Amino acid sequence: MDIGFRWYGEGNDNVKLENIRQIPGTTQIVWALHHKAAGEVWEKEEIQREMQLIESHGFKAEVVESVNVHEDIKLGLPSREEYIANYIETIKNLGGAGVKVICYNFMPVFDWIRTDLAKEMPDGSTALFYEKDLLNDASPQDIIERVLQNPEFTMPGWEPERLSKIEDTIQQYESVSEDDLFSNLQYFLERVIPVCKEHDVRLAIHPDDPPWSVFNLPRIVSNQEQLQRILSLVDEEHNGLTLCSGALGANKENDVPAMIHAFQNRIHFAHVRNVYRYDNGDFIESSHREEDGSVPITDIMNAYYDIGYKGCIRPDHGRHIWDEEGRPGYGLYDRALGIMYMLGIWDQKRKEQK
Ligand SMILES: [Mn+2]
Repeated sequence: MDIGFRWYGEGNDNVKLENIRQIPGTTQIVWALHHKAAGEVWEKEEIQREMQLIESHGFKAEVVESVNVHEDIKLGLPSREEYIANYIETIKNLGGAGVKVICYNFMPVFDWIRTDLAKEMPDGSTALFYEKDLLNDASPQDIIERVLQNPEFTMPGWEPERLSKIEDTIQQYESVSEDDLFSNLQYFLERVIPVCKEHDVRLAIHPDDPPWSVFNLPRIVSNQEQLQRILSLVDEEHNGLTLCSGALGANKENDVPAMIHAFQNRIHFAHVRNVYRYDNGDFIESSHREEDGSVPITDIMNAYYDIGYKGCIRPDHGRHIWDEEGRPGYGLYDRALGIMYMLGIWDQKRKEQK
């Protein structure tokens, strides 16, 4: 098992690689070329430059999050052919440079949704918050304004170019059912997975966040049954999952430890995060500690240990604590605390098994 840490690149992240190196046990930097729009080819030279920078700080750079899937692929438009060809080119370039896992998602329009990126907790820390009623009453435009009110940092999945035509895009999905979305995902996977096998790159789909429909858009990556169906679309090891305990954990029906045991070697990348679920359907991203939220983090780490998980695990998000500023959810301090909590469980387990 490798502990990873998501990093947004030089000049695009206030956390330094030098600081990440001081977090015990952290060996992978989870990276991306964040200036790339969905559908663009990632060129060999720019991939190499980024990986060399990461590796020169003593890290591995084998996990990429994310290579975004162009909306036309999700919509199943004829123009998807060009974007799938570009995706294949990117897989080849990343595989050739030594990347082993590519995380992606298949959420229509919105990558993830919260209503407040800095909700204050009783202890003065702030965290990402989802207020159910507010979302039900808001328009997509209202939500975009809320999420993008901190212009200092780009937010992954909220790139201005994909949001500029948001009303049109949402309208395009009116005729797309869940089954259509599954078919469009299958069409994509049938074309890219053979390339992944050839270049030994594992594709790892991230669950919907939150794991239910928003703005009546179809969602197909929200529970164990849907994840199983996705793995069956192309039943090859290279077609796998990013199991995110925080995204899935917002729905109390989702049993993440059971999913770890069910999916085993089809899990190529793990996000560990806790959320506290309120009775009214709201949720907030709490610390990693099990008691602080509603997700059984100790059971999750034990399950990864028990299946002999060899992939990368990263703390997904953290709260903002100790006056740290920066990209919401992606500060240094609380994610480092999360790593120490995860490693504590892991090391105890390892000692018991000896
Ligand atoms: Mn996640």
